[in-house]
Amino acid sequence: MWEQQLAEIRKGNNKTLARCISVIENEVSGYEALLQALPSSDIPVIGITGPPGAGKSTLTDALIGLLVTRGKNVAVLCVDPSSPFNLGALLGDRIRMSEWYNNPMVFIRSLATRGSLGGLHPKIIEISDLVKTAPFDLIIIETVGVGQSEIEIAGLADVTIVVMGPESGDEVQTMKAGLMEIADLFVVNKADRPGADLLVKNLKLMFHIADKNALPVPVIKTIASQKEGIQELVETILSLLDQNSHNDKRTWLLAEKAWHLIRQKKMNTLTKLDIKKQIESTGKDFNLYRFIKTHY
Ligand SMILES: Nc1nc2c(ncn2[C@@H]2O[C@H](COP(=O)(O)OP(=O)(O)O)[C@@H](O)[C@H]2O)c(=O)[nH]1
Ligand SMILES: [Mg+2]
Repeated sequence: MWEQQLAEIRKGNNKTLARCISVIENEVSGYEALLQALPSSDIPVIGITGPPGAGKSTLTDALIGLLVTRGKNVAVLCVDPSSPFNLGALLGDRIRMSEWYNNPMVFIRSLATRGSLGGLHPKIIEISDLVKTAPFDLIIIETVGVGQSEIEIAGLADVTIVVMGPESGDEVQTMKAGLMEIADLFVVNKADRPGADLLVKNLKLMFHIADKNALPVPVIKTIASQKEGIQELVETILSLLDQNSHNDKRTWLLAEKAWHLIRQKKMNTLTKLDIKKQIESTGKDFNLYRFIKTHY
């Protein structure tokens, strides 16, 4: 049923890709068959997360620029309600981005978070797998680092980049352990502002204290708005991707994605009302733990 569309997507037809993303996003009937028809793909996914205003979108913009001049095709999925990729952003940002909207080597799609602050789009795993069908060299997913989203992005991306600005200096002290754990690479953006060097120093120290034996997590300084440090960033991303091909990170990512989808599926079909009815049919002598063992 979906063979024709998938063939178009494989050829680089971005209009068909956009339409099929909507099919998945809206759970249009037949979307599960579309997912089951997806070929396997090893196009790398780069996750970019961090606090709002750290410069993730500006950095993404600079990354696209450098990659395109190197002849790479890039897809960007953006799950950030405040992003310039979305409507309602600053006019200047939108004009800057419009350059990419008309470039055939670049595909940008914003995904609404449906009211939730931060958090990944409920279909981000499926949508990124669909995008991996198209002939891109790299897929970038930008998510705002609020709540759980930064943890979940790590289960989706081959390389996870955490972006911070010098104003995040105090946050580093209290930074959630989760954020440190997921970072394959740290970017200290807005290096044109005071405090950047101190933040770099503190981050390096923190990683050293956390695990003296692990490979150090690279910390890179950028000025995204002036496209400074972008080349070093790209080189570091490529070398991290190369490392992954020598370890079992890819299989871990698949396991992580499977785990999320299985959990989502199970919980979708299970309601508290169903459980209540089952409890009622159990009768007087009710034991919660025997009940769970029998039914689940
Ligand atoms: N001074 C300075 N400002 C920057 C830099 N990078 C981004 N900005 C500005 O910071 C603001 C937030 O950037 P944005 O990319 O939207 O951040 P996001 O919320 O993390 O995606 C914008 O006004 C950018 O122009 C930088 O390296 N230096
Ligand atoms: Mg943004």
